[in-house]
This record gives sequence, structure tokens and C-alpha cells, in this order.
Amino acid sequence: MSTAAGAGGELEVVDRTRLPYVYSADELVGMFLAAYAREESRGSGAEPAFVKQKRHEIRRIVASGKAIASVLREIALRMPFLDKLHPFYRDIIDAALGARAYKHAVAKIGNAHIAVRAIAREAINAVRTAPDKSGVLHARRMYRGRIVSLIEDLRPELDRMREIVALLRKLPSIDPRAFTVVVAGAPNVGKSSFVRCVSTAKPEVAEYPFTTKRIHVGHVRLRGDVVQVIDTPGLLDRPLSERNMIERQAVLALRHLASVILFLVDPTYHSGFSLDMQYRLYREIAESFPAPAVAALNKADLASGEELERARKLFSPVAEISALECRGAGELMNYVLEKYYVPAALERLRASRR
Ligand SMILES: Nc1nc2c(ncn2[C@@H]2O[C@H](COP(=O)(O)OP(=O)(O)OP(=O)(O)O)[C@@H](O)[C@H]2O)c(=O)[nH]1
Ligand SMILES: [Mg+2]
Repeated sequence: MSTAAGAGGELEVVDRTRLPYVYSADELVGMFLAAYAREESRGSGAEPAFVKQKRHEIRRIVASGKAIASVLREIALRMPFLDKLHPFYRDIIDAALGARAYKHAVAKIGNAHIAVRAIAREAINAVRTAPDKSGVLHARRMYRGRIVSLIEDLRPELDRMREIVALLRKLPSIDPRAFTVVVAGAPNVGKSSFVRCVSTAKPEVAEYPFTTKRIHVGHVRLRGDVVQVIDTPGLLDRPLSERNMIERQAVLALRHLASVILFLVDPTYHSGFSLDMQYRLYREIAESFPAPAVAALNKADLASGEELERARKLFSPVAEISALECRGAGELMNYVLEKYYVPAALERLRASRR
């Protein structure tokens, strides 16, 4: 079984501050022409006009070519490298664009900087060997036309990279390498209440990609280590079969985050979902996620003895709590950490000493 903590290691996490600004094709053309125009004519007055014109032209080609080549190179280098990326991010990028299309786009932008240099070299040769003034002008037209059409050719890839960067910047601030308890369950069963009960600080609320849903990210501090607790309203409360492909993949990306899934059950009809429906959901989550799943009964203050008894039979819960008053919530969290986090932490410690 691979948990997020176990899979951590050398996998990279998206660092939002390192993501490049991806220029649009129009911005790049503007930048290219501006860099070209910026180079002013220099040289001694004694020089023949034709020689001076050639030297000026070459300087413009060198400056504008360098500007564009370095921007393209920078974009390609700073886009996340898919093969090294933590699978949580990989799945999100794959859902947005497809892994192959992403790699292709990054490679095309990266290779374009080499093409720019080659075009500039040829243009410089053409200027050097031009027999007359109009030959220089011809070389200039050729050069500018080729660079502009190369940028135009990158337009779809640049647009896609702009979308991906915007998406990555908006992702909730989750550390996929940290031990993560994902709190799941039908709507209204008390997931957010539970996260509030156990979180050291007020949980953050963030958008989740490809859904209209938000997730709440709470943290539990444990002697220098931080455990994440995320509740997933609307993400894990509906069968996967009812979702479109992209949403499905976005939901499944959570499997790379979850070290353990805590499934909350409302044994009363208070939340409006029958026990059978909650049980089906529990089975589905347990089957689609590699992380272990444990169930706990919430709203113990509200439930009748009979309701509790039925729920116990179905779910074999590890605890019965009341998140409204936070009764039993801390103990449940401790139980989950003792059982799943401590062994993982010890294992990591042992591995680091090996
Ligand atoms: N009596 C009682 N009410 C509870 C308990 N836990 C939650 N509630 C109430 O149940 C309602 C839903 O609680 P939430 O914590 O928002 O539930 P949720 O699972 O996050 O709901 P969604 O995010 O909409 O799926 C609220 O009115 C809570 O006050 C509990 O242990 N006992
Ligand atoms: Mg909620």
C-alpha cells in the first residue's frame, strides 16, 4: 500500500513561487519587436553607411533573438517536471490537459528556444553576405517573419501552459508529503464540525479543481510534526459513477493525499441520508482508495439506542462521538494517529537512520 507519507521521498511538490509567468503569444511578439527596436544604431561616423547598417541590423537580431530564446527557455525549465512530481499534482495536471499533451507542450516551448537561436544565426549570415541595402532589408523581413510565425505556432501550447499555471496557483495549500487524515462521509454528517474540533488553528477553506466544491484544511501539531486533516465536502459524498471523467479524476487525486480515511456516519435520519446509502458510500470509498478507512459514528448525542445499534452492526465503528460538542473527537483523532501515524513516523525515522 502506498500512502502519501510513504510515497513522499524525492517527489516534488509544486512550489507556487517558482512557477513561471507564461507569456501569451501576443505578449511574446510584442516583446520580440520591442527588443528588436530598442537596439540603436551605434558605431563611428567614419564607417561607410552600408557597413554601419549591417552592424546595426546584426545587433538587433542578436538582442531580439536572445530575449525571446531566454524567455522560452525559462518557461519550459520552470514548468513542473511531470515525471518527478508528486502524483497528487500529476493527476491534477493529467485531468486538466492529459500528461502527454502537457509534456509535449513543455517540450515544444523548450525546443523553440533552440529554433530561435538557429533562425538568428541564419539571419546574421544573410545580413553579412547581403550584397546591398535591399539584401539587408530582405534578411530583416525574413528574420522577423520567421520568429513571429514561430511564436504564433506556439500559441496553443502557451495558452495551455497559462491555464495550468493558473490552476496550480489556485490549489489549496496542502503538503502532499505530510500525513493526512481525509474526513469523508455523506453530506451533513458532521465532517466540518469534526475538523474544527481537532484542528489546532481555524481550518483554511480552499477551492478544489474541476469542482464547485471547497475543501477545509486543518492541522494538528504533534511535537514538531504537522498532520493535515482535510474534510472534503461534496467530493467524497457521491458515487464516482455519477461524475464526469475530469471530476472523477480530480476526486481520485485525493487518494495520493490520504494516509487514512476517517468515514463519519450519521446514525440518525437528521442528515437525510439512510444508513444503507451511507454504507454503500463507505464501501465505495474503501474500495477506490488505497489508504485504510475507519468508520466512526457521529451525533451520538442525538441517536437513539436502536439507531446506534443498527449502525454498529453495519460499520463496526472505532468510536462514537458528538462533534457538535467535540465530545470524543480528540480521543478519536488520537486513536487514528496512534494506529496509523505513529507506525508510519517510526518507519520513516528508522529509514532515515539506515
Ligand atoms: N446533534 C448533533 N448535531 C451535529 C453533530 N455534528 C454536527 N452536527 C450538526 O449537523 C449539521 C452538519 O454539520 P457539518 O459539520 O456542517 O456537517 P458536514 O458533514 O461538514 O456537512 P457538509 O459539508 O454539508 O457535507 C450542523 O447543523 C451541525 O451542527 C453532533 O455530533 N450532534
Ligand atoms: Mg462541511
